[in-house]
Amino acid sequence: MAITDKNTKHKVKTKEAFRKAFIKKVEEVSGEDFSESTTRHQYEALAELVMEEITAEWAVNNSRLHKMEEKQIYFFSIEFLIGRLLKAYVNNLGWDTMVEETLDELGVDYEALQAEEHDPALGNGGLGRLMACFLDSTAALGFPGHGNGIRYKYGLFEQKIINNEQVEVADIWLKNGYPFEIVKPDKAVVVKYNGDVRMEEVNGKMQFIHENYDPVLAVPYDIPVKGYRNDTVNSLRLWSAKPVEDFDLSTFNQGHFLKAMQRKSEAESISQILYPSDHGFEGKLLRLKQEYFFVCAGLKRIVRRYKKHNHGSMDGFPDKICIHINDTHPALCVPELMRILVDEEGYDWDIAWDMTIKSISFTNHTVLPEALEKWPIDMVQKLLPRVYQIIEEINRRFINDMNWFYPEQVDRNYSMAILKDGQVHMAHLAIIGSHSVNGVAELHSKILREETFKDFYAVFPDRFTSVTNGVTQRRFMMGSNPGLKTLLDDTIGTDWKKPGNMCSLEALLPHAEDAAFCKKLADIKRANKERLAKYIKETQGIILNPDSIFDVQVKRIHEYKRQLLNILHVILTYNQLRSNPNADIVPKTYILAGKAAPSYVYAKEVIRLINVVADRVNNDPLVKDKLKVVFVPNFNVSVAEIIYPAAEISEQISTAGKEASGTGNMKFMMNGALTLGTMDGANVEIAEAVGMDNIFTFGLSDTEVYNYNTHGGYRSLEVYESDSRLQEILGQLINGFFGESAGFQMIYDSLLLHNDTYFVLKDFAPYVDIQDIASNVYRDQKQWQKMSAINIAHSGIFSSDRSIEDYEKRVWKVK
Ligand code: B1N
Repeated sequence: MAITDKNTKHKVKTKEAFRKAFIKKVEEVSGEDFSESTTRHQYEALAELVMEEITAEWAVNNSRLHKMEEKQIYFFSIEFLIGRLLKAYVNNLGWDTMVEETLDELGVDYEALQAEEHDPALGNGGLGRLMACFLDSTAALGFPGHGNGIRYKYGLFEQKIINNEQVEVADIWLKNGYPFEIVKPDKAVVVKYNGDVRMEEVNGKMQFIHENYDPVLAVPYDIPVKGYRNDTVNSLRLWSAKPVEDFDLSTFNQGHFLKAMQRKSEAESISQILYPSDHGFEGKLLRLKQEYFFVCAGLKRIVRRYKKHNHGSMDGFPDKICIHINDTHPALCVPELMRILVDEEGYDWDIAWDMTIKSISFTNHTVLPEALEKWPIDMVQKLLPRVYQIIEEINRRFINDMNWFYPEQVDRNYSMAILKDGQVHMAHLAIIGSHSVNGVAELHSKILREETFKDFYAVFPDRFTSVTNGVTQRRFMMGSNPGLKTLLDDTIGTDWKKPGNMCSLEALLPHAEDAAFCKKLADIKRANKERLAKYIKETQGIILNPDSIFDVQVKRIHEYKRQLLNILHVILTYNQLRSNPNADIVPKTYILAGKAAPSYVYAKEVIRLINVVADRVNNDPLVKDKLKVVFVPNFNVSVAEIIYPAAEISEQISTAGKEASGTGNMKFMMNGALTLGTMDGANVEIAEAVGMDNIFTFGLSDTEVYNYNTHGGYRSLEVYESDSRLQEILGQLINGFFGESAGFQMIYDSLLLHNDTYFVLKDFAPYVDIQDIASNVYRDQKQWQKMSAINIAHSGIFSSDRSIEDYEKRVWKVK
């Protein structure tokens, strides 16, 4: 039942109609009178009402899609970090005021109701969250764009901190069911692994027959992606793996019970877990199975739908379909689409190749060598025998072409091969097989062109482009910072909220000078800080001082992101306060959060250090209210939504050249935090947007880092020997200062023995200086609020609406 008046389809919901429908639905799901219902019942009821409304619109959209009037974009990604959906749906439907008022009148706590939704953690961090932001923006702008990924049974682990250390707990996100998905068993497809490939001549043409394979069933679960106050509803399709027959009866009947069970669990294992490491390439067979799983299943459905529309033919496919691959995890799209076109549809190789390249575009997300995917050839060959043959042929033709065009550059040609050193180089496959390759921020794209993929850039200069990341303001500002949203509405009107129109926030600039406006901005920040302080008190029992500066670094824990630099500076401040408890410093609260990959021992040591330091500092009466350190456990999308609006300083301190873009930096900025960071990733563009007076930058440039790395000349020991502060701090890491058992030899060694790969010591002094400068500016609240307002005013370009419009113009050309 849609809560609509019959004659104004899907549009008008009177409050009264909603109230009635809600009460009725609660009674249906609970089987009790409304007055007896629990928060869980109320959540389920609201979720159902929302889904009923959206699915009615969804059906209309899907039939539009079948007609293929518009070009369709498909995002293939191994991660979609969507976060909680209920409130986003309510807001996008335009139901927010109605729902808030009604629930309030009924005495229902809307916040508590929302907290009933288990936050789906189907991603590790920025890469997966970017996909969720892109889906939101694509729908908001009314483009037909869909996600294609894996429905992991277990999302990213839940992080607990026990004895100061990270402990991982399984995330059973589906245990109470999930109301926003629709399973479509009739659209299941078979994915084939292993087996043999045989050639056979049929009517004078070679046919490739894949036999003796292990079939796995891919079952799609669709989640609607509702556009902001428009009638677009796109789909996020997540595939779940099942055995083809629920039970292998023949094996069972022969008395092999265990074997029959094993087949079942082997099939299901494919969509069992999300690999919990971002940036670390593990090369596990199961991961390769996952990659082929959603590629094969996703392409099958897209091809089927296209052919149905196009009278059984694949002709014209690239004019109607964009396959966008999010990093190299879905790069098997290239040979798989070739396999479909050549083996199944009978196209000549060259025509198929042209169609494939025209259909596929590729975004790279990292230049860290340890993240670049390289699969052992024998593994690919065994698991995907026909796909591997096609990769071989793509590679052979590519090298032939290169040697033909550039006969004098044989070494370079070979260095670009897809197959070399016994491995399949997935980035090479992705670049060679797509018409567009982009980095995710200007600096990152420059590094791709000039370093990482410079040989490819020399050969295919037109293929390379850049699209700076963005984030959805609808979740990360309008939704999570309603106070700010209202202030902006009251100050400059509501036009800035229209999708694609966030740059009109620049109208705020004149108000940055206005004392009354700045006071309101400060009040909102204060309220958000109190909200976060309340959350931390309730969950961790730590009491924060809302008058202190909230200095925040939240993101995955990684050496290149340098949480270590942050905590070394905290130790310095602590040492200064111990020697001079009455020092005139601006009180500060350092808030950190983030998960470490379970196998990343060093990152876990950093987490332990942060927690050990926090324990020591927070319990030392000497520092009073002047210094606090909090590590917030289990950073996820929902926790993030409380943290960003409360931040005053946004720590973006990666070693220059290492962070492809960063997207947290953008979320902080649109909530009025000032960036304190290196000239890395999208920080560079934030600096350009706000001007150097409105950002705190420090540290080595990417070129300086590059030069040290290629020509040498950095000795961390020299820095250490010339800085007595560092001598004291690093000494404390290993001399029992933080307690008998709290030594940090591994960290100490990385900085001094192994020459500090990420230039933590080199950037320490400039970091301390810029921290001092920021604190001093904070003393001048008028100045600070002005800078904050300027940051908000210029944050429009970091909306993912802008990113999607850029992709549209530069890559997909939907219109
Ligand atoms: O992608 C984000 C960027 O903003 C970040 O700078 C970047 O670090 C992040 C392997 C990754 N790059 N690579 C990954 C994730 C999972 C995995 O298994 C690599 N994540 C990023 C969005 O562009």
